[in-house]
Amino acid sequence: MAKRALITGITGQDGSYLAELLLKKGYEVHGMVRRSSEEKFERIAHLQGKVTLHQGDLLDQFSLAALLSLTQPDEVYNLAAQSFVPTSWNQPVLTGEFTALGVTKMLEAIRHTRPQVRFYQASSSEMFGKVLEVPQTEDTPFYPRSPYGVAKAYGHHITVNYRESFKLFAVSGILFNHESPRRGLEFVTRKVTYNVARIKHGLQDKLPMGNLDAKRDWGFAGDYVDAMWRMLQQDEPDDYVVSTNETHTVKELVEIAFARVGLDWQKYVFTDPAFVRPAEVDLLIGDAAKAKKKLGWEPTVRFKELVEMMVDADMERVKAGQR
Ligand code: NAP
Ligand code: G4F
Repeated sequence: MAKRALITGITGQDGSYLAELLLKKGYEVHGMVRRSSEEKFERIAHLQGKVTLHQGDLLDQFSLAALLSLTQPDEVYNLAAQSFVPTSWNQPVLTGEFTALGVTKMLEAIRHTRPQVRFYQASSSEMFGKVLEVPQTEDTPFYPRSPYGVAKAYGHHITVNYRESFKLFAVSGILFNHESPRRGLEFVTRKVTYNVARIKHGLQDKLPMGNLDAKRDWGFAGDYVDAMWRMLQQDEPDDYVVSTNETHTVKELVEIAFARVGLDWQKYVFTDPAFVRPAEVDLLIGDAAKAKKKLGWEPTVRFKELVEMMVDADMERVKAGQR
């Protein structure tokens, strides 16, 4: 019989790639979606009829338990979250409700409704924040720098705690930044590649940016969802860092993106304090040696290729009058 998976956050970047991967592996895929006044399922439009969508919300404990009973999944991937760091300073309580307590709500639903489930929690390198070690591994202590990072640290610890307290098969994937042409427009990679395409097409002539010196370890989302799946196929539940083990500045990102379309970034980019954060994560660089050794996982797309893939996709989109 086909394995069944339930994905929260299926309409997001990672949810769409994970759903594709699981379908290819022969899974029956169920996704939890929030109700909104207008359905926005662009990222999974091509999967219509192949995945089954159910209404639910991380804020509503009963909707989670009901969904587990209805879908009877073998694996649950908890990808849903308020995932944009700047919003977490504007809506810190809501971020805590979704991104922190939402994890406990799902774990409680699993514990009481379907304890045999294998559970994946989408943890984040943002938990390392003001880093206490370079590079960061599974053993590096956390020092979060945003309400989002604090909420993710809670989600990580409660996942480990439910594994240890109730013997659930619960794993926490500590994923470093991962991007793709499906990335939301507000995140820095996509903001840059989309606006480069608009500038190249003559639709605007300036790009306001925040801190160009921040360093991130950027990988490709398609690679990272494969690591999530591998974590749930192990004999024992454990936590893993997933990263490329390379770091680059936002300035390098900008340079490569503009160069891809033959433009000099310095003519267009200026610093706008509105995009500078109250507290910054200056440097992220992961060490994914454990994932390589135990999961046999390695990234296939490197930084320059990733940025160029995103610029090329946005050039096509803007040409077609799309976002
Ligand atoms: P994303 O594109 O922002 O997607 C977030 C998803 O969560 C969307 O499907 C959204 O639904 C859903 N959601 C938000 N609040 C919800 C709620 N209360 N109930 C139900 N669904 C809700 O994020 P992503 O980049 O795919 O990331 C997936 C997960 O990995 C997130 O938890 C993120 O924090 C984490 N993570 C991401 C990265 C990265 O670099 N991408 C790195 C580490 C960890 P709507 O479509 O309705 O808004
Ligand atoms: O793309 P970002 O908004 O991603 P950030 O804050 O690193 O968070 C992402 O990665 C986390 C994993 O570490 C995830 F957990 C989280 O959900 C999310 O996916 O910003 C990256 C860097 C920051 O240092 C920011 O200050 O880019 C810098 N930056 C400079 N100018 C900018 C801008 N970021 C944005 N969004 N917009 C700017 O104009």
